[in-house]
Amino acid sequence: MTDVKKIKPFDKPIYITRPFLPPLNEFCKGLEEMWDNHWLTNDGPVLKRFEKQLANYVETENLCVFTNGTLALQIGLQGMDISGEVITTPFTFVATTHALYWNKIRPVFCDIEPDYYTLDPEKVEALITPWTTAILAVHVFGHPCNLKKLQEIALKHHLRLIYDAAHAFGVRVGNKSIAQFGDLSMFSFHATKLYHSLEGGMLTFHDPGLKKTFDYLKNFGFKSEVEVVMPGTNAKMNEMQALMGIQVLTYMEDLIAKQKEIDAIYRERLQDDPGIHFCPELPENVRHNYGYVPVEIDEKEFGLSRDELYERLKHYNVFTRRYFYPLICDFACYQSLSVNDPLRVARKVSDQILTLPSYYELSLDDVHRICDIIEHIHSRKTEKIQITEKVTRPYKAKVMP
Ligand code: T4K
Repeated sequence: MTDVKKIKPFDKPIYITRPFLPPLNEFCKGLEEMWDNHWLTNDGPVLKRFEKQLANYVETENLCVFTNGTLALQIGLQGMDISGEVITTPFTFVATTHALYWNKIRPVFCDIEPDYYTLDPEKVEALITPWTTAILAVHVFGHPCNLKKLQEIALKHHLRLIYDAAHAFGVRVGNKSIAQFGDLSMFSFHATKLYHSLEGGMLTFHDPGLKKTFDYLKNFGFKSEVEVVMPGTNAKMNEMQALMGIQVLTYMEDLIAKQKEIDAIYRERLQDDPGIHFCPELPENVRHNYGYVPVEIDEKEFGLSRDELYERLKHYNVFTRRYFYPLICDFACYQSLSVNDPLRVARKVSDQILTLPSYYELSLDDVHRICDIIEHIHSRKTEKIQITEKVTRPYKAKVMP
């Protein structure tokens, strides 16, 4: 435990993340090509290069790049003709469910498993109905889902298996990129991700025939100058994004290495503290990207609730996030959906989860300082503070009509 007197707030805010930026001169050098050829978007030369480099990185040619991950997932579902009901997790960023909604698909929320917070395969089959067409699971925090069991269920019931891999760029399982599992995976390259292209998204897929469909859908449905073959949208990635993507990709191994160091410090410093629970280390055959550091705060053991810790950290200029709280089914726009699973694990995790700051520029000393602050707050847990924000939501599962 640290000397209580030495604990001071950070001078500047420490956010959950801060995008890695390549050296400015490298980026400017890359911009020269754009300035020379006046090609800014619409399948330009930088994007083409980017797609090749991504194919090399994720070891598949079956990919398509988009302006963001949300539109990528929407288009992925549309291009694969997914309809009816899709079994998915409520413990994710709201975009996962929105992508279903925009395709007029009914989300059927299923519980998560307690170690890694991914969709619990044991609970999927009970939710399958004649209208179920797919499973949409999330490699949340870069933790691979139970790939084998989900694949077995999908095969047995003739369902498509789709992964929201927004957090999982760089993750490998066995000797394969995570991009190679399931029928389709979506990756987000948003600025807040470990790997980014300012904003951006990518689909990887099993069936090479889908590439054309996705290319049409992201470019208004144009097949040629005078042919529109489907009512597409505009979801193209521009050249500036692609340039950032190319440059950040060259630092990928350094980025993962730094996140791993940060994760190790948090674990070493906090995992034996009462009431702070980390996910178990991933199995040895998984190469993790360490993009997020989620912990669960058990109020009884820690002496403060997750929300109290979250608020108190702000007093020290540390801005953690409650990824993912509330559960998606508790957002106003989804509350009218019937939920046929009590979501016991998801509710508990969502009420206790806190993601800690972790990014390339965060110094290891600052990680130690954040740990000092958490322990300091813990040691003064009996002091009262005001909780400003509280979300109220129904706890009772609704019954399917
Ligand atoms: N599926 C999943 C599972 C996802 O997590 C996401 C996105 C998606 C789908 C959709 O993919 P995209 O369409 O976004 O490609 C952030 C991101 O906006 C979102 O991309 C991400 N997930 C989600 C987990 O986190 P917010 O609302 O928490 O972001 P924001 O703006 O509050 O940023 C968090 C912190 O990051 C800020 O407090 C400061 C720092 N920051 C942020 C930005 C944008 C910077 O330092 N610089 C920046 O430029 O959603």
